[in-house]
Amino acid sequence: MPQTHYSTCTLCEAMCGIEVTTDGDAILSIRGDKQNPFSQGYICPKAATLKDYYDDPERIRQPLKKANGQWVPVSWEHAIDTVANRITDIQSEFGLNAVGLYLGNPNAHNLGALLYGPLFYRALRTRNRFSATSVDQLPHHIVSRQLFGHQMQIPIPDIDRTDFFLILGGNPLASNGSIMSAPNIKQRLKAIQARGGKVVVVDPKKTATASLSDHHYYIRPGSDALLLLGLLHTIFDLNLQKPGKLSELAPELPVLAQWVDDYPPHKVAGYVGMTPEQIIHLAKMFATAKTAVCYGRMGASVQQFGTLSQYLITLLNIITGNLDAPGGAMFTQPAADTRNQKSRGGFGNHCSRVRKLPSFGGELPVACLAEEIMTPGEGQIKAMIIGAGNPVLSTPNGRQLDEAFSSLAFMVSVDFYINESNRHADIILPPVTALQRDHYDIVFHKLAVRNCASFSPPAIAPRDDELSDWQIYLRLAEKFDSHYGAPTAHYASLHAQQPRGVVDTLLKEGRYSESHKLSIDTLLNHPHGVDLGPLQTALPEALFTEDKRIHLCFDFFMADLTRLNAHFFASPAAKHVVLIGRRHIKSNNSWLHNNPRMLKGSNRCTAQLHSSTAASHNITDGQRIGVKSRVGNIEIDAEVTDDIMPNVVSIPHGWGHTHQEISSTVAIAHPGVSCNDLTDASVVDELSGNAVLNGVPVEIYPITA
Ligand SMILES: Nc1nc2c(c(=O)[nH]1)N[C@H]1C(S)=C(S)[C@@H](COP(=O)(O)OP(=O)(O)OC[C@H]3O[C@@H](n4cnc5c(=O)[nH]c(N)nc54)[C@H](O)[C@@H]3O)O[C@H]1N2
Ligand SMILES: Nc1nc2c(c(=O)[nH]1)N[C@H]1C(S)=C(S)[C@@H](COP(=O)(O)OP(=O)(O)OC[C@H]3O[C@@H](n4cnc5c(=O)[nH]c(N)nc54)[C@H](O)[C@@H]3O)O[C@H]1N2
Ligand code: SF4
Ligand SMILES: [Mo]
Repeated sequence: MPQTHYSTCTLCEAMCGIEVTTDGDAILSIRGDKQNPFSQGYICPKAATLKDYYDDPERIRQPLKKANGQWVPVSWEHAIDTVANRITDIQSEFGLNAVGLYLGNPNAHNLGALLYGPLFYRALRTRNRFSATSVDQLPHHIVSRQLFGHQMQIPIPDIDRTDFFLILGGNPLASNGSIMSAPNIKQRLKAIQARGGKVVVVDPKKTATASLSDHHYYIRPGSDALLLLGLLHTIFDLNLQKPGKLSELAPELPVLAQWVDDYPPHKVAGYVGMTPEQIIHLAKMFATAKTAVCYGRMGASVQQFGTLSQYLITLLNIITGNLDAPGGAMFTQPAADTRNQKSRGGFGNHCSRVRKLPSFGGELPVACLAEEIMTPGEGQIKAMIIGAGNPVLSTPNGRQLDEAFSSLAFMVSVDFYINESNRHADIILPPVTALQRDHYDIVFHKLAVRNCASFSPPAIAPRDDELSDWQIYLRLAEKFDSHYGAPTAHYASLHAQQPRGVVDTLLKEGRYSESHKLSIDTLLNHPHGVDLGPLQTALPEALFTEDKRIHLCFDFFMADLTRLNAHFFASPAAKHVVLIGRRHIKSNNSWLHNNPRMLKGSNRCTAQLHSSTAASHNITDGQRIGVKSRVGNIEIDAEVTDDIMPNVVSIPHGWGHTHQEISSTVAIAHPGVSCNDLTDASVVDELSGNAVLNGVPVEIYPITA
């Protein structure tokens, strides 16, 4: 008998509600859930892949162990024991930090991994912990930690009420929005325009989002911080600042005028690639709009001055009175709130061994992972654990990391595919897929443009011999704790409680326990989810700082102006070719390239470049070209377009499925090339240690047959 289940798509941050029909252990269909109050039936083409990768015969369903270069299926017990023994042996020989851990992006969408993962990595007792955060949103965390006292107190654009939405380096029409969970973003952007507001995009590419916008400004990659300084300068120059109540909450605010005094539009314009008039016009539009919000994502964050950019974006929202105001950048009111004083995020509590890059929230920047494996000495990483990630394709200088991985004494991976990274593994522990586990969005409800809550049980019950990520982590953690003589009595109750038990407690202790009587049971009775209303003004209560003030930390952030000045003003505006990234609606980082439905149409792994840049390099549309950086070179097809700035080349990431050992024959047949063979792990955004994946200097040349 077919059954209908309501659930949430976990592939990206939009949290679209889905209607899943099943029959026994077969998924029959996946559609948008029209009754979901947040997404109202919207889904993108990727939702269907939840069924495809559940069905995929190439997905790993049983633990695998490498023996003489061949993968052989083994029992869970044998696999878990082997991992625990090998890891603790390596730790006893080389020290606790000889084990490295990398956690990839899908963990953020995985309830169990989020709630029980921390137990695992504490039990692992290593300082060498890495994640996709440092190729992504690390700047947002640091800015929120410093200013608002908590890494996860990130202001979210209130796009459903704003009159002016300024997007720097984000393409939500492809990505469906990031650090801004907002299903059917296109509709929401059009609604801004329909109510007389404006959408403005600053991007080196005329993206789909830029095409929909009212104004699109091209920007030279990596120069957002300069543009923001120019905008702030103009606002003071024209006396347009109106921080309102925020001046009381941030008493240092008046000093800002001095910090930005040196950045008049005519001085920064040439480096940014805009005219002084455009900068002044943009500043005026932003500051005089009834409500406005500036939002910056990958392009503004994952570049050489990404942390400074995120900081200046926040200051721009503050100085115009648009922080904590409807239509501005607002704090969210999540129903299950895991934030507390302990999880605020410590900056620089320890440093990486070789390059001395600072930790944040207990993690080291992944840009230094390869050197931590390859540099001999005490604390050298000898074994790696990778959970739901593919750093060979997703982190800078992937080729170097690939080489580093091949030198490891031991690697284990928690994943249901063999990818470019875990092909080096000795053991692979495959968890169940998304529709086979409980789901509550612990992270993305905190980052959503509207307060809401939904919980879904598995649409397909896992078999007895199938484990969720959290069960794998918990079993391993217990083994480690037992080995190190730590108490293990609590593990039985953790297994019994399950992640849903933790969520239940959080909901019952949360802010809607009275008003909406929220609990797992309530949410089970509301399978489409519960709407909890628009974002609310929340200051000063939302601050995690002891004095309930916003700490502008000028000395910390503005120290980076020295580096910025030296980078830009030492020479005339640079004209060399630089690499940027791009996303496509039918791609998802390094995976889903094994899905024929998602691969339909022409090759997407191309190097887009402007016709004038193509002409000056003797390149024609469709031609094979070489792209070369300090660290590597790739060959790729050129796609000549006028929708990109001259001297910029745009290449998507996550491709480069060139190794025959990966599990997907479909991906092998559509390999593409990895742009992270060009990005440079030795260059980081120095304020945070975040990787620099946009604005990477490259040379391009035609390949003549
Ligand atoms: N040049 C460039 N590089 C980039 C970016 C860019 O814009 N440009 N973007 C960066 C960003 S923002 C990110 S987040 C990273 C992402 O990079 P990573 O997090 O390193 O990689 P993903 O491709 O997300 O990893 C997907 C892997 O997780 C597995 N997986 C999927 N779901 C699950 C699950 O539920 N459990 C388990 N155990 N495994 C699962 C898949 O099978 C696949 O092998 O890439 C970064 N790299
Ligand atoms: N379909 C799909 N959706 C996804 C993902 C995916 O891989 N595929 N990945 C998910 C993940 S992990 C994340 S983090 C989000 C990311 O979400 P977004 O940040 O919206 O993602 P991108 O599409 O990479 O947009 C980055 C934009 O920055 C521009 N850019 C590059 N350099 C600069 C610069 O120096 N300055 C400025 N102003 N702009 C610049 C690029 O041209 C690009 O348009 O998407 C998520 N959603
Ligand atoms: S937009 Fe994101 S959450 Fe919504 S269906 Fe697509 S992948 Fe899933
Ligand atoms: Mo990401």
